[in-house]
Amino acid sequence: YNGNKAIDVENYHTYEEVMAYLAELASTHPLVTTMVAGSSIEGRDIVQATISSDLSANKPIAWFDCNIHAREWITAATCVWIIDTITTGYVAYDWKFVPIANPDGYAFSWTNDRLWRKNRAVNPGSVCVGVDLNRNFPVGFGGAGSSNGPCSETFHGAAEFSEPESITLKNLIAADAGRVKTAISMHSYSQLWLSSYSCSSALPAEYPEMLRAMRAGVDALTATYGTVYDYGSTGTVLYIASGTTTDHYYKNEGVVHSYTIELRDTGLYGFELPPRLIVPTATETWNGIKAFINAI
Ligand code: ING
Ligand code: ZN
Repeated sequence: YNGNKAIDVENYHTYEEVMAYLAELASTHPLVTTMVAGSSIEGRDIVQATISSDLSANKPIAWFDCNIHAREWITAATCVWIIDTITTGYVAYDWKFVPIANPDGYAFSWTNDRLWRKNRAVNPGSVCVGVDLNRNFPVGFGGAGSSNGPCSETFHGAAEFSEPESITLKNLIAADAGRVKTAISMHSYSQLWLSSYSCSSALPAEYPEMLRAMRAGVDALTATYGTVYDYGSTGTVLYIASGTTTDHYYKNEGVVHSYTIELRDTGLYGFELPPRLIVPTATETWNGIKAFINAI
């Protein structure tokens, strides 16, 4: 028995299984709706799930993209677990999730290469496949921490928004412009809560407020099981990365509370986090997000 869970959220699931779960939730649960927001290069649906107690109330939105990097399976698993949990309450916000933002890469990581990161774009003139979708956004496009080589894991693509998957996220955020109170990109691994900027070591004007909010989230996350997180701007805490979602949501869409959360662990299992750690990871992350939301 999985409570109200249509799939076993204690395990990882294929793209098809996650989509079936979202469809079932939408058809059985009054708070849940889904929409096909776009299509991947190989033609898979990019689905957004919304959990709202009253869509006409235009509540503030907490928005999440998950699994933009194929191998980071804990991110879709965590987003699915949070969706499932939110169906029991938390109605001050409308919650929106893209649980699998890179469907082709995710499917490929199940069938061919567990450690695949990019999408599955065919790059003209190269034998190498894939664009790093988290380098395909406009802020600092093509700059430090991204590569113009199609064989690189951080290949930024031929142009900003060259990929349908990044256009889909751009359109979703833009469609809710002004209502998105926070936009969070879920990644793994490293146990970090990160703000803009990622394209340089510069700090946003609102950085003190961002630090306060990140600290509230991290404190509650760590209080759950003692999992240690660091937090701060990406360029100062982690490394410089240009063309990212977080900088786009912050700088181009005006979402001050735009973050990347790097989930467990710190390298013991890395991207291949065992299924037994899904529920603990999701539980502590959700505690952190709730405290963070209460602080903003
Ligand atoms: N890390 C991110 C990456 O795209 C990152 C790091 C964090 C980039 C915040 C931008 C903003 O490289 C992983 N694990 O993908
Ligand atoms: Zn990532």
